[in-house]
Amino acid sequence: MADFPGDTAFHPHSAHWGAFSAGWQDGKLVVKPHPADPDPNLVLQNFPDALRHKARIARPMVRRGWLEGGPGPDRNRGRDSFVPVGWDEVLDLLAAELKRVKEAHGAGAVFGGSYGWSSAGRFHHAQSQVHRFLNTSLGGYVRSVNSYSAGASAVILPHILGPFEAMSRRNVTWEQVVAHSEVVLAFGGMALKNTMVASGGVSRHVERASMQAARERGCEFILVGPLRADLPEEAGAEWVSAIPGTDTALMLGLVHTLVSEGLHDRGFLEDCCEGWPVFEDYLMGRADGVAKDAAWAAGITGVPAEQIAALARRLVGKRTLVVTAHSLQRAEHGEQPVWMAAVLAAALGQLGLPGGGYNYALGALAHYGKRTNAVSCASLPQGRNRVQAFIPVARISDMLLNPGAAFAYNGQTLAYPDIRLVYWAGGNPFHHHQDLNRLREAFARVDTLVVHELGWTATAKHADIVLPCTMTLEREDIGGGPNDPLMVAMHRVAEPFGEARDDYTIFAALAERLGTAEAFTEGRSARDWLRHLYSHTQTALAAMGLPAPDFEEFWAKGELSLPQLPDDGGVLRAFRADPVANPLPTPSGKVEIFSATIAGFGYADCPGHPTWLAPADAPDAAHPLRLVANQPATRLHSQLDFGGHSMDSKLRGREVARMHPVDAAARGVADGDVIRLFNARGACLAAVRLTEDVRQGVVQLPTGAWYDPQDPAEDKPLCVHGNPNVLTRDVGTSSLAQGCTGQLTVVQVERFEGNLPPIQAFDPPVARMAAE
Ligand SMILES: Nc1nc2c(c(=O)[nH]1)N[C@H]1C(S)=C(S)[C@@H](COP(=O)(O)OP(=O)(O)OC[C@H]3O[C@@H](n4cnc5c(=O)[nH]c(N)nc54)[C@H](O)[C@@H]3O)O[C@H]1N2
Ligand SMILES: Nc1nc2c(c(=O)[nH]1)N[C@H]1C(S)=C(S)[C@@H](COP(=O)(O)OP(=O)(O)OC[C@H]3O[C@@H](n4cnc5c(=O)[nH]c(N)nc54)[C@H](O)[C@@H]3O)O[C@H]1N2
Ligand SMILES: [Mo]
Repeated sequence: MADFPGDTAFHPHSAHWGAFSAGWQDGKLVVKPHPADPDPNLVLQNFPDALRHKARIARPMVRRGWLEGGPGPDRNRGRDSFVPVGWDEVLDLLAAELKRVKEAHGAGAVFGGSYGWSSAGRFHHAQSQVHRFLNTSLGGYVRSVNSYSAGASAVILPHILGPFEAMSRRNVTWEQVVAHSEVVLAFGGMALKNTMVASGGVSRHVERASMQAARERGCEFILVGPLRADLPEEAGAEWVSAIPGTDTALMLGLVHTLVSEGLHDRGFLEDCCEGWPVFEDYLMGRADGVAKDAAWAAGITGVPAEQIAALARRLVGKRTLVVTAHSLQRAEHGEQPVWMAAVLAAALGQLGLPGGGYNYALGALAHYGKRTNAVSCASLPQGRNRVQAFIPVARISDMLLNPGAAFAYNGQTLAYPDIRLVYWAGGNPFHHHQDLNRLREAFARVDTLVVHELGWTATAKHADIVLPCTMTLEREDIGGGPNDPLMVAMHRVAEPFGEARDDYTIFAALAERLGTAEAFTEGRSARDWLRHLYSHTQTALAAMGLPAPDFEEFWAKGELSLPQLPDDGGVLRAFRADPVANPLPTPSGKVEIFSATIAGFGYADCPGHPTWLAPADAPDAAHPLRLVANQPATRLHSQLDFGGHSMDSKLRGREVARMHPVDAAARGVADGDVIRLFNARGACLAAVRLTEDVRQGVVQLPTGAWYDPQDPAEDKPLCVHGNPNVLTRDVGTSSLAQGCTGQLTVVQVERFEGNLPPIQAFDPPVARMAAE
């Protein structure tokens, strides 16, 4: 049955990967990008096949072992069958379990961090919904802080420069790059696959055209990293192929060259920076007898010394912008390249100039490099969380495996709480977390794992209670973010799949059973909430004396363009213009090249100034290749991996890894083969493409292929589909930030011989009726 039979209209809608409209033609869903988008995102084309795919969850399910044996630790999670249960019964069961945990252990025994990107609508944003529900109905939950994206930078940037948002989102714009930049030195690049995505949506993808326009004006782009494709052809970039994980050493080599040749901006370092002399002692080798010169850096980075020295000279006397991708800091000692890039930009004297200086993560997402809206878009208020305990987001397995254990974080010593119930809505830990075999052990320790999902992800398959939720196309919402002018009235395009319900409806029904319905819903239907959230925008527009359409008008038109603030360069520009009147919000009011605060924490893995710290996770004879596990081009993370565009990118049903022909030949691997990637933590299969655009010694496998254990009963099953997180390490960046280090690890690769195991990642789990 076609949804909305007879309906031939196209309905406005939005996703993190773009604004669009969707409608039905000949019984098929058709998705058209927003007409104003100059460079639309093909990821939108995952929707049509995904909407009614077998991977969707049709009805509530409870894990057999949990249903029969009750809550409790169980190694059978992810190995068990499921029993379909009616909505009323499952909500009764879950409400009773929430009550039990709260009464026996308190709200501090519930982990509700629920990290994940959910979907773009600001009301049905699942993570906001689950937080609001736990706050209003249980009194709170153990939360997580920071993100998998920027775990290290979110903690280090405020110590050394200023707020994360001011250094990433409100800094150098693409408009400035087009008009002013002469050299853009991009560590980790600015891959167009990544700027296709912005949290809350994006109406115009401008990055490709911006890089092209800058280049045509004469701007030079230089890419440092292991993959040539990290800058687009339009940038005409020079590729400095460097060993991943060594950027700090490369930047030290660059700054050493500047200082040795007297090319550094002494005035800026003296007037606007704190602690240059201490750092200079380290740089020049006066402190430890090792000069961090170009030759030293060459030995670590694999970039010839002459190339490093020549590169340093090219950065001087021009409007130079230094950019570091998020990826650099999603690695051991990830704080260091973020800090050292600020020092490089300071030594060049370019911080705060239009199109120059340092923009952390420009080009990693479509919401960086844009203007900021003058009026904010809707977001669901989350209420008050009365539980104090939190974890840095990527410490989830550590927490579940080590209740009560102490850990260091940003100058504090904290203890892991004792978690009995984990509630997840809008995220996929079997996508985002590292060392998945360890994560499975961690999830085996809790009493109850609850998951709301639209698809049978591995997380859903490891849950005790699985509640099917609607996909964004199946409900009304408002899309928007702080750096895109377009607010979208997201109309409903399709009927809910099977018995799926909105997260909001599910939480409202649970709140009803817990006697907290009024606090959670405030008496509003979903439509009432949209109207309510929209009214804030309308009021703010009216207060500015701007046209302020009412909700009906907004809804009928399908979109609203919000006013934006001037492109003023933010905190860094103001600081540069007058460092005394506009100090940076750091302890010294200056750029902290040395941080007394960080030095005072006494962390060997994050000393008081940027330092080259060799990674413990280095290649050896058994695991000679460096794995780069980066973001996928054909989807957002694991979302709709079963959609058409994502599936078209697979080879022999598997995710595609890329490696250099020389590394392949040494292993008897040919283009198109299936390979086995393995290390001490686990193993997965992938199909392989050979290309000289990958640095020798590196193998690249993107994230997002759904975890697909060949034999789930094993402790370390082979993932037959190509999820790199069976290989990555579950350790924090350092004692400072404890961020995710999933981008890099070491592996060995061999040709896979024998019969190819089938892909079962998208199959629903075995369901048995209660009576069987
Ligand atoms: N090895 C390695 N690992 C990484 C990274 C890496 O570079 N390397 N990158 C990390 C980064 S930067 C990030 S941000 C994370 C991303 O990790 P996640 O954000 O967890 O990944 P997603 O696949 O976006 O997960 C969102 C989930 O929400 C579900 N969903 C969508 N809409 C709804 C809804 O309305 N309701 C509910 N209940 N669910 C919904 C989707 O089906 C999907 O399963 O991954 C991290 N993991
Ligand atoms: N299509 C698509 N776009 C996305 C996402 C997605 O899932 N799909 N995810 C979004 C999210 S949540 C985020 S946080 C951003 C992530 O933004 P990033 O973390 O920056 O993205 P990645 O693709 O993981 O990494 C960018 C590139 O860095 C390079 N690299 C890896 N390690 C190193 C290193 O040590 N040094 C250097 N110099 N280069 C290195 C890799 O070659 C890689 O291609 O992307 C966003 N954009
Ligand atoms: Mo991210």
